[in-house]
Amino acid sequence: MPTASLRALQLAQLQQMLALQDARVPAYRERFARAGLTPGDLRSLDDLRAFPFTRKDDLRAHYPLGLCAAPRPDLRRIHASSGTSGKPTVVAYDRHDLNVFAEVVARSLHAAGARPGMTFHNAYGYGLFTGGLGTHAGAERLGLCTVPVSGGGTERQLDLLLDLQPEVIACTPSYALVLAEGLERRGVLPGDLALRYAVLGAEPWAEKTRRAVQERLGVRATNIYGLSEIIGPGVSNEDVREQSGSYVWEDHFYPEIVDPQTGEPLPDGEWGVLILSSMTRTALPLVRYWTGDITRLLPGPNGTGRTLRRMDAVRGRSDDLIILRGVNVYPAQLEDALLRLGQTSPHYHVTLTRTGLLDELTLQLEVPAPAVSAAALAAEVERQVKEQVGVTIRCQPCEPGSLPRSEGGKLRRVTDLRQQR
Ligand code: DLL
Repeated sequence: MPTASLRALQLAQLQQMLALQDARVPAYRERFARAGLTPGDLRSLDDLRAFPFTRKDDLRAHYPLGLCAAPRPDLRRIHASSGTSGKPTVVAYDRHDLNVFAEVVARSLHAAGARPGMTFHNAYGYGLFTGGLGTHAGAERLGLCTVPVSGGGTERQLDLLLDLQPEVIACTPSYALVLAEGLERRGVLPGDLALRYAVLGAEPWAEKTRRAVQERLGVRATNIYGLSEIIGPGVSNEDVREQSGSYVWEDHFYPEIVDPQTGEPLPDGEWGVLILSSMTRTALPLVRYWTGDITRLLPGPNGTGRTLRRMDAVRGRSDDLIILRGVNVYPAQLEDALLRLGQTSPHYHVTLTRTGLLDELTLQLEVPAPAVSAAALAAEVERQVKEQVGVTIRCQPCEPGSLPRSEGGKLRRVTDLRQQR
């Protein structure tokens, strides 16, 4: 679609969404009134910046379904976030929303290389998490034969990969590494598998991990991004031919990037917090949802002819931000710094401690057995981080296999012990 038509479509859809919220969701109606706004005030896409953000706390304040725009009997599915901090967030879908969900996931899988008739090993968790069922429905929409293995049970996963020979796998990037390790333990070579494409997401990951997964599983890996509040997986996906930035399905989700501190919109190309409006949802339309994810929109032409904007890999969450002696550090920046040092395995863990008034960051890193000198490598990592990120850290080399692995779900890479004695 030509860009001008896409912008016109987005404006019309945003207007419809605001009207729906105003008519059906008392909390939104009150909020618009408080801000002195009516849906009619959105006359151009730029006017959207006058509308207040929706935050996770708003969903919590109206728990469970207070922001829902559809009557209860119209709902067809509920998902929930894991709720590691506070109450879980509950999200609802009606028939129309499930249709949108399947459509955007089908597009994502297609962009990732999947084609009708292929077999699809779906190792995202099934259940309240949107990863499993969301990806499942999109795969069926595209015409894949889905193996709904869900997360965990690594030995059984390995058996199924060998017995059913799927061409496509979807899981978290950290779990892809666990599967690769398991296959290597069994002496399986990438050539023994039919796998060609991996669709990895649900947690931040770096190029280094992409290279490791591609080499060890014999696949091309693309990044799938999404979040329950907006739909689940399938807000954006890279194209397997380029692997450089995920196309946002902008006819359903309207992206903005804002300054994490001031909330002011930033131009394409600048890093900030991703804000998404779910323009076509009818059960849970959210206006300007503050994802907390740090990324940027990639301007300029791309190699596929799409007019959609791409988003860069998510660097971290604005709430993951580590402030270390005044310097802002995202775990993914540390991972980027490791990139330059081909010798280490992609397994690392960050621990923050406090001695007196001084915060310290320890980066534990698995060093493959025949590495040069672990001490020299650690010193080099410390030097790279100092140079690229601007902070002094301590790097601790560890035995291969000693750091926590994904058990199928999202992997926590940071342990913050600063508030503890
Ligand atoms: O993680 C949806 C999903 C499932 C996406 C499977 C991709 C694959 P939530 O549990 O609501 O939904 O978590 C959403 O996970 O705000 C990001 O912080 C993070 N996240 C998701 N995809 C990526 C990605 C699913 N590709 C939160 N890169 C989001 C980095 C990601 N972070």
